[in-house]
Amino acid sequence: MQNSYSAEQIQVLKGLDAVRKRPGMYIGSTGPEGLHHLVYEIVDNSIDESLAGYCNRIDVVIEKNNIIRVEDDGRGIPVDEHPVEKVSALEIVLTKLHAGGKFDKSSYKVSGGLHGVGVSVVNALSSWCSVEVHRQGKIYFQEYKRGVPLAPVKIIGENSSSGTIVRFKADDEIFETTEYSFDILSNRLRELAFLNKGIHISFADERISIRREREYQFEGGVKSFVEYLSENKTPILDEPVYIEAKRDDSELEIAISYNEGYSEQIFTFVNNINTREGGTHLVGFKAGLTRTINDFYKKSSLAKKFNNNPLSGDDVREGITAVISIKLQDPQFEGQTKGKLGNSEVKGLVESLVNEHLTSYFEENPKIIGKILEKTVNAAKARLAARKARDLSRRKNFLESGGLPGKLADCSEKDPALCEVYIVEGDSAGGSAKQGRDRNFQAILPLWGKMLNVEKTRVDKVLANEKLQPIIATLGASAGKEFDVSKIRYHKIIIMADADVDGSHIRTLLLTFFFRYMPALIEEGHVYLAMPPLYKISKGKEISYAYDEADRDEILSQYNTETDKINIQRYKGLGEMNPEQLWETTMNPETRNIMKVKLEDEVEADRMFSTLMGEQVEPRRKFIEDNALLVSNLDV
Ligand code: 0RA
Repeated sequence: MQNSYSAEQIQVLKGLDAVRKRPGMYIGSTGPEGLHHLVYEIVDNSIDESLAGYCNRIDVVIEKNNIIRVEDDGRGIPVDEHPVEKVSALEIVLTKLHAGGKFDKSSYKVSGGLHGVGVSVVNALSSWCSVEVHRQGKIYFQEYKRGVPLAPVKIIGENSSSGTIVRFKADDEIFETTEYSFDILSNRLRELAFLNKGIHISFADERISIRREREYQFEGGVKSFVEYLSENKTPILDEPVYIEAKRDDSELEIAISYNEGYSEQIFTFVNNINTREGGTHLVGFKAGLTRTINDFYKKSSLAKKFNNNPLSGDDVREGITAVISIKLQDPQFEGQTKGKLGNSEVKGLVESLVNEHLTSYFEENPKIIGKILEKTVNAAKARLAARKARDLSRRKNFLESGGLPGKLADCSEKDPALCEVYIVEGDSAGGSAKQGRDRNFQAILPLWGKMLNVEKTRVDKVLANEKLQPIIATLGASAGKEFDVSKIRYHKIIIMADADVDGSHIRTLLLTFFFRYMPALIEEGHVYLAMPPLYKISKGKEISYAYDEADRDEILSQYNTETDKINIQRYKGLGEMNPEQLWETTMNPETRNIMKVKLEDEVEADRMFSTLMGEQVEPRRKFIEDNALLVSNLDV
């Protein structure tokens, strides 16, 4: 027994060594994303128990020292002795890579992406880990260091209920950081609660003396999710349309709300994984929605009045916020980031389920389809009117210029990877920037005219807007549906505006435009905010610049403020700097500060832009009050 135990340990070491040598292959990265992935991996196992019908609650805690505890009331990991290996099944699940076969319990195993790599991977990447299983009246326990058991599984008590408690500390020899983000974990746990109707998920952070807690449980499933996403939008229906359907081994859940705005937000999930690149379920949904709404439209009096013009997909999705969640036996994930569903049979499945369920729902609720048709026909009318206007203006533009706007001061370098463009508000700052820049690789686009809030404007008006058109032309990659990030003419797009309320407003409006019309630009990290200095501090010929108050105080502390004659100038705007100063403080890559705009969480970003820029006033007032400091230093 003793012998076979140590032989077992050697084998374990070999298996887990592979994980420790190439952690990226198992959890994607050793950065913050990989770290948080460890938590998801354990929680996914608990969710699987719930999908199998055995688990109702999951409690997640960040304990002191960034130890994670995940507790569930599922069946508990099996503990019986393995007939061949002669050790507890519990030890095998925790120490063997892909402990498949008998212990491969999940009915929704995910074949692509990074999910489902197993508890053993978390164990291997933890400097310490313990597991407690409540099962068959007893409590079983085992602990590990870097994946290796410290002792065989032992019984430490009795308990009539069942469940699993995993605790682990991510290994700081492996991870760049072992500090968890409360927001990242709580957003994902909230999402899981929306996607798994009825499950109760609690989350607590015990690292600081004031414990932070969240409780998530949504009886409405994805309907609650859509309500959450639409909180700051103005809905045109009293409640989201909701579909729940099962066919063969697949389960489909969809919720749709229509809002007074013009943008389209559809979030899709397969087996709880966000399919950011869409796929066959999304295609099926769109086809089903377009077909069903057109069927009702053709039978209505509206069609005749509108010369029987058909409604396009864009028309029927104007102002839509929807969540599609499908659970499949054997999902195939494709695409660059494995975020696209490939199963071809799913398109027809979703299309026909959507058609069937929406048809009977609309037949029972004629008022609802009435409101949707009204909204949709208006969208179609606007589309036709815009096309006429666009055809006219296209011809005009073509004759007038070669495509690039007249006010653009382009750079001489042609390789986009080396080029940057500064988008500058105001003619005087634009002038300084043109004189101060390095014209080899820096282009300057001054903006003029009134900045448009795209959140409140229909697509056609946005694309034709006199302030946004020069931006679209300058970047050279179109916008909206046709945006193609591979065509951009500059890899760094730098927004330069004053460090005051007006500047902050311009920044937010531009970011909203990029987020809605060129999302890949942000996703791929091409958008930056220039950080002009707030203060100029001079003593005789010696000049320093401070970018915030802390900076200023630090510089001042180096001087003897009693006797040195120091001059502090607070910049009110970019216009107060001469070209040399602007170059030195804000544009010279050697000395400037620029902030990359990141998109950490699409769901939260969508809510934020609707809050800041949408129709509703009250949520915006509250958001600004709650985030007064953050808003002036927006990092999406
Ligand atoms: C293997 C087999 C079974 C359940 C589990 C693993 C399991 C793993 C985790 C991790 C966290 N919580 C968990 N709960 C269950 C199936 C058990 C059976 O057939 O009785």
